[in-house]
Amino acid sequence: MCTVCGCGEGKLAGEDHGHHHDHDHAHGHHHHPRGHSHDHSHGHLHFGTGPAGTSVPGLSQSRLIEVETDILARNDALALGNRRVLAALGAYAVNLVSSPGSGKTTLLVKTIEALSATPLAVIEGDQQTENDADRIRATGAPAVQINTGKGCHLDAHMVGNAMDRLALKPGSLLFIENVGNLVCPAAFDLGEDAKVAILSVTEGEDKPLKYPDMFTAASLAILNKTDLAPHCDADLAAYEANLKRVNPAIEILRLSARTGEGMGAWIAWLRARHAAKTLAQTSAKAG
Ligand SMILES: Nc1nc2c(ncn2[C@@H]2O[C@H](COP(=O)(O)OP(=O)(O)O)[C@@H](O)[C@H]2O)c(=O)[nH]1
Ligand SMILES: [Mg+2]
Repeated sequence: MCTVCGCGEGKLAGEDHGHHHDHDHAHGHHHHPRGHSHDHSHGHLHFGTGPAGTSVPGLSQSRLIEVETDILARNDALALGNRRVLAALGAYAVNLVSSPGSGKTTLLVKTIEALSATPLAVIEGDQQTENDADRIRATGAPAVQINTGKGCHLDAHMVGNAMDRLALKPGSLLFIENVGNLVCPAAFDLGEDAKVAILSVTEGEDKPLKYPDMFTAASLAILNKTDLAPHCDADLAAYEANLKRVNPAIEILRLSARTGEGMGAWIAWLRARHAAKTLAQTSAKAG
């Protein structure tokens, strides 16, 4: 069950009592006849104002926090295991997160072409189909497809299994393409070294403000499809200002996977991050 988004991958046995409206709303009433709240807030309902930050019918805020803490603690333990495997290999892992269609797979294909001599592997996450793994394998790179079914994000357990299958080479780059979703993947550590959020210029300048968790969790934001910016009146400076508003430390690269603009800076970012990790590990061993 994904309590992070409350989307309910499954019900907890005996806990769906149906009519326990015990979630806390900032804007007044606990009973909302469809389309009618008595709270004078111009129709604004906010289900994330309780301590759990979300709401699931039939679960109290405290139970929700318990469930979420438990799920995330188990996930974090497995993520730590993945991180240790990666460290032992001197590998660097990137978790690519975005809404569907922002260009993750297209960017990966171009990235693999640009990194020709570097050992690398790809884990693909989607609800269904092996399409993206097939697109990656067409480049010659090894790829494992994970289908999450009703699941809305990859977790550390899935990624650990995929890493076993991939038998990563020492010094590899590992790219993990998460399920297209700007919400849930933000909360799940996969053992990666960095989350990279891809935001395409057709999505709207306000998306970082609407989905702040994702852009807070990311080290780098790639503003993709810059070739389309003139066609959709995209204000790139506004995208960047909103990214910085939710995460002042976020790095930003403008890129077009179509034309190749910005690819050099992205490849340089990857190589620099990988080199910095290797250096930190070497000096930790020497010290
Ligand atoms: N114009 C343009 N289209 C792009 C760019 N990057 C990806 N696309 C297109 O966007 C669509 C979705 O891309 P895809 O890589 O499947 O996105 P994903 O769902 O995030 O993996 C495809 O039609 C791509 O060809 C880009 O930089 N410019
Ligand atoms: Mg894809």
